[in-house]
Amino acid sequence: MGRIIVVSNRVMDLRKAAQAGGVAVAIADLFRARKGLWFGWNGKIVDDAGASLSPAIKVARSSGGSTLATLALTSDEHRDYYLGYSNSVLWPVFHNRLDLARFDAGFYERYIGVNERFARALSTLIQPDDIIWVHDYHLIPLGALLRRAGVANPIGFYLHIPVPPSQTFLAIPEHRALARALTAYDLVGLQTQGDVANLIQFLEDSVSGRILQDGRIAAFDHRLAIESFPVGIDAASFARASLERSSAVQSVDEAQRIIGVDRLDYSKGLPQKFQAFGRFLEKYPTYRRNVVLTQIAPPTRESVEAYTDIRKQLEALSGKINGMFGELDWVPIHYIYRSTPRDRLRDIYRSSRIGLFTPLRDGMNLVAKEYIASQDPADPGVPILSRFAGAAEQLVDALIVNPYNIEETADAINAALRMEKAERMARYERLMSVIRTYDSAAWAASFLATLEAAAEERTHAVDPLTPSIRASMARLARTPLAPVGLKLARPSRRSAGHRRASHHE
Ligand code: GDG
Repeated sequence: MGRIIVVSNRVMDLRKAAQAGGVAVAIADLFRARKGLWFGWNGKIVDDAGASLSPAIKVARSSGGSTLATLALTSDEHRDYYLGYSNSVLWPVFHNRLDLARFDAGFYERYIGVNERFARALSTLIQPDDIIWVHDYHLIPLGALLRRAGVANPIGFYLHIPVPPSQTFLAIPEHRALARALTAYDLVGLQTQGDVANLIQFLEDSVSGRILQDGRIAAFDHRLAIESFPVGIDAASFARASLERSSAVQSVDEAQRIIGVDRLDYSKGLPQKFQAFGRFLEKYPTYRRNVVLTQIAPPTRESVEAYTDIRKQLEALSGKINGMFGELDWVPIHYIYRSTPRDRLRDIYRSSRIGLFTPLRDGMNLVAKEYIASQDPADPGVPILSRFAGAAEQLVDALIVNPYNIEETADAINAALRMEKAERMARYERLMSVIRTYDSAAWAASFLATLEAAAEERTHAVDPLTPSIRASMARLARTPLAPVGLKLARPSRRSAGHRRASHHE
C-alpha cells in the first residue's frame, strides 16, 4: 500500500492539529489511522524580499510517525492568495454571500501562483505508489497543476465548505477555470448530496459537463467522480471522555445552559442566534433566571474586512440583551471571545442542556456532532440545528430550525427545555448511531477507497494506442463503407468537432 499524501492550506504538528478545529482535526484523525505525508503552508509569513524561497521545503517528523513537508508564504501571497482569493472570494461566494465577495484584480493570479509553487514543490516528493488527497478551497487548481507536471498518481479533492447554487458560482469571474481545474481530479468529495447536485449543475452550466451512464461527469477530456462523504468526528474518543465526570466547568447557579461554539464568522449566524435567545426570554418569561446562553466564539481571519463588523455587532447585541433582561445575580448571555481548550469544550458540551447550532450556511458543522457525542446517554441534552448546516442531512433527530426565522428558533429552545427524558434518550440513540457509523475513520476510509477505484478506472480506460493511431481508427469508424482500396479522406473540420464530442461519451 502506497503512502497517503494529504495537502491542505495549513499544516501543523499532528498533536496541535488534534487540538485545533475543523479541517485540521479531520486530518489529524486521518493520520491516526494511516501514516503519511502532510504538505502545505507552515503558517509563517516571510517578507517579499526573501521571496526567492521557492524550493525551501522544510521536512520534519511529526508526532505519531507521519511526516510534515511545509513552505512559508510571502506577505504578498498571504494577502492575495489567503486573505484575498481564498477568504474574500471563494469563502463568501461558497457560503452564498456574494455581497461580501471582493473580486479584486490580482487575487486570482496570486492564487494560481501559490498553487503552482505548491505543485512544483510537491511533485519533487511524490513516489509512484502515493495517493494524493487535496483538501479545501484554497487548493482547487492543485490537481490540474500536478497533472501538468506529469504526476499520474490518484489525486482526489475534498471540499469542506458547501457548494453554492450554480447561479451563484457562475458569478465568480474565473468560474470556468475553476471548473476545468476540478475536472482534473479523479474524485471530488463533498459534504452532502445537496452539494453534489449543485456541483453537477454548475459543471453543466459552466463548461457543458455531462453525466455519463456510470454516474461520472465528463467535461473537457476528463471524467471525474463526484460523491458525498460527510465528514465525521472521532465519536469513540468523545464518548469515552464524556464518561469521566467533570468538575472543571463552573456551575451556572442551577440555571440550565445553552451552549454555542462557533468560529467568529459571518456564516455561523451568531447575530440571529442572539436575537432568537432574546426573543425566547421575551416570549417565555418563566425561564428568565433559569437559562443562560454560553457562546464561545474564537476570532478568525481578523485581517479580512468582513470579519470586523461581526464582532462589533455581537458585542452590541449581547450588551443589549443582557441589559434588557439581566439581573444583579443573572447574566443571560456569556459571550467568550477567545479559544477554549478542547477537553474543556467537552465538559461544557456535556454540562449543557441544549446545543444551539444555527449557521446560515455550513459545510458540515462538526460542533453539533461533538456536542451530541459528549452527552450523558442516561440524561442527554438536545441539539438544535440549522437546516442549512450540512449536518442537518444526517442529524435528522436534532430539532431542525431555519436560522433566519427568529420565532421558530425561540420556540425550538422552549421545546428542547420541555422535552421529556424518554424522548431525549430516544433521539440521542438515533443520532449517536449515525455519528458512530459515519465517524472520521469511516469518512477517510471511504474517500480513499473510492479514490483508488476511480483512479484505477482512469488508468485502465487509457487507450494503449498512440493518439495518431487512435485518430485514424476514429476516422475509419466514421467512414461510410466503401469499396476496398479507396483512400481515406483527411478529416474535415466538422468531423474533428465530432471527434471531440465523441471523446466525451
Ligand atoms: C470547516 C467547515 C466543516 C471551535 N472553537 C474552539 C474549537 N473549535 C473546534 C470545534 C470543531 C471545530 O473547531 C469547528 O468545526 P466546524 O465544523 O464547526 O466549523 P469550521 O471551523 O468552519 O470547519 C465546516 C469542517 O470544516 C470540517 O469539514 O464541518 O462546515 O466550515 O472541531 O471543536 N476548538 C478548541 N477551542 C475553541 O474555542 N479547542
